[in-house]
Amino acid sequence: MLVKNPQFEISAVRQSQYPTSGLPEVVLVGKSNVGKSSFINTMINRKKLARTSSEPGKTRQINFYNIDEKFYFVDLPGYGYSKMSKKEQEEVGKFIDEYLYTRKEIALIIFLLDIRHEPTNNDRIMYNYIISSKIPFIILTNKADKLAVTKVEQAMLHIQKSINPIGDIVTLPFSSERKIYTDDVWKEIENII
Ligand SMILES: Nc1nc2c(ncn2[C@@H]2O[C@H](COP(=O)(O)OP(=O)(O)O)[C@@H](O)[C@H]2O)c(=O)[nH]1
Ligand SMILES: [Mg+2]
Repeated sequence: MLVKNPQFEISAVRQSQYPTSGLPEVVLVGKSNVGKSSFINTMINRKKLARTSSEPGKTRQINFYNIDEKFYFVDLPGYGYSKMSKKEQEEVGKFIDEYLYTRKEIALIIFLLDIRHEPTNNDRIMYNYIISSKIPFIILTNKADKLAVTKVEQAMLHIQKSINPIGDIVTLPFSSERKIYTDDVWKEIENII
């Protein structure tokens, strides 16, 4: 997809602030610092429309990016940021739940994992949650640029086996750093919206 006019629309801190246009939503889910905001910037070819941070856990809002009036990319707060207190983590958890449980517009969840690391306990909780929600989703193993090209496929399959042993969920490598594999992800998005 050729994105022409992506716009930041709103940072919502409560449900009443979610957009009301009814456009489908493609949601980025994953632990803090896995690359959710960078993913959005890469896909829309803008350096910093979505706010990225080397200091993870800073974004506590749900950010909606209107992509050419066709759909929204939705940047959820990351979970599992170790420097957050238990209470803060619970608050973020509730906030994520509230959106994922109630939002009818969600068309696709893009679940990001780090291609180099075994999924965490929180990743597994999120995976099970997504499965039970029945919302369509795909898995991206991100930061593929950190590995030699020849190792990417094997590492991706390892992560897939670990989190989705049946292997029925579309799993693709990704790298915001190198802007590779974007066409494959666009195909998945276009199939849904
Ligand atoms: N090498 C590499 N670094 C990445 C990639 N994606 C994100 N990062 C870096 O990881 C950090 C966190 O990224 P960010 O998009 O803010 O993560 P978020 O917390 O999930 O939104 C930043 O320093 C990014 O530059 C990637 O594909 N490759
Ligand atoms: Mg972010």
